[in-house]
Amino acid sequence: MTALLLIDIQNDFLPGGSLAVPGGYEIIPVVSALQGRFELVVATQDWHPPSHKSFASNHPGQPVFSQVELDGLPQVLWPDHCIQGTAGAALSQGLSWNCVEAIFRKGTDPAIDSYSGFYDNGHRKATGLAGYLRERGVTDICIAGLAADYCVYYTAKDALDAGFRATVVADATRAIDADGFRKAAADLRERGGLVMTSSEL
Ligand code: VGL
Ligand code: ZN
Repeated sequence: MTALLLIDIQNDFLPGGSLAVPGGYEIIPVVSALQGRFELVVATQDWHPPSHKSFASNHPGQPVFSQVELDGLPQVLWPDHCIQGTAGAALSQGLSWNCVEAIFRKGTDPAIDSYSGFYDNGHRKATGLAGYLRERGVTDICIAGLAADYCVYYTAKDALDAGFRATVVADATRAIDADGFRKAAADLRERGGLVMTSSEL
């Protein structure tokens, strides 16, 4: 069984948001058309406390988009985004979320970032997504959402590691950095993942 996994389609990653992904809104009609083609649709939501250590604002003197080390892991310092309960953290109203059976929140621990829908960046704590999908009989996952070079990429990588077949839907995602996504796509293909357009699925 194949599930559609929608990653972080939230206002802060869309035009006007604090960490807007270029062209982000272009995925909305593509995702909307995809939803009805899957038996199971699941989503993730980036959901940070204001004190989150991935925010440059919590590292006085460090500029936004600089890189630091956080608890032994490399960490990009982001603008404040997806703060719990804010409009920026809300799922985009450009989509209907009615068919989404479960939403997994991530990034709630202020001490560690969480790009993947499955684990935090240190692989210290699982979100329960893998167990949920297995229990629902899922073998294959199609991944869409934002951003292609961060949360979509890391989710796809963890999906493959967890033993799922994983396909990133190229026209249903956009990257913060286009070159970053080219590398990510090559890496996923090397790991046995697929990158396909929605019409190729
Ligand atoms: C994301 C950076 C920080 C993403 C989340 O959803 O790709 N990127 N937090
Ligand atoms: Zn985040």
